[in-house]
Amino acid sequence: MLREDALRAIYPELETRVVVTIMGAVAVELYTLGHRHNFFYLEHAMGLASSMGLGIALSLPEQQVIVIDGDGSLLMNLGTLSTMARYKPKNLLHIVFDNESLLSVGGFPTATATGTDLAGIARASGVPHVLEAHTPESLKTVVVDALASNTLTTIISKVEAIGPKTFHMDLPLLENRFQFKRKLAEMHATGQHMRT
Ligand SMILES: Cc1ncc(C[n+]2csc(CCOP(=O)(O)OP(=O)(O)O)c2C)c(N)n1
Repeated sequence: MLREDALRAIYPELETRVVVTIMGAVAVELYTLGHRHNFFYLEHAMGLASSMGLGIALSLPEQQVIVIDGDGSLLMNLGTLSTMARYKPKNLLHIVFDNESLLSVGGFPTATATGTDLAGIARASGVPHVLEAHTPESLKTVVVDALASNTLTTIISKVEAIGPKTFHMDLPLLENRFQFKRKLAEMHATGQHMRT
């Protein structure tokens, strides 16, 4: 499956929720589908989108938080799975697009290309709900189910190592950072509860 198609299939579940993505290809793909002030694309800090999402989920329990991660990024911060499992926020959904590659920096293979099983690692770390989905339709189904389940969930989704033609985003990190902070504050202040 193309990650672009996977994102398109789940976009309706993303657009009203708090979303934190890793940098690079997937950030551009989501931005191109339609930017929202409740989306934050974490540049530079590889591996830490899930840590940031965990912090937001714990501090804003009335919101549903979705992290969009990559295999290379997760492999760089595997301890995040243990930390998420330790706190088990019910309002956190962690989606990992596994293209077996560091696509955004040239496509070097990661350890998932040689047998590392991220779903197995997530389960062994104590994440209570670990699912796999490898078509846009099945991904949509498991995302909807995970959001309704009120249980910390990690979804591993294998995708092709194909990214966007250009990595340009007309949105500097700082602008995104201020938009996102204001949007979270507004959602909190006005009691916009995004949880199902
Ligand atoms: C600490 C650190 N090391 C390296 C990089 C450079 N870098 C940016 S994106 C990326 C690859 C990310 O791989 P993955 O999470 O699998 O996502 P993909 O690009 O395949 O979508 C790398 C190595 C970085 N930004 N920070």
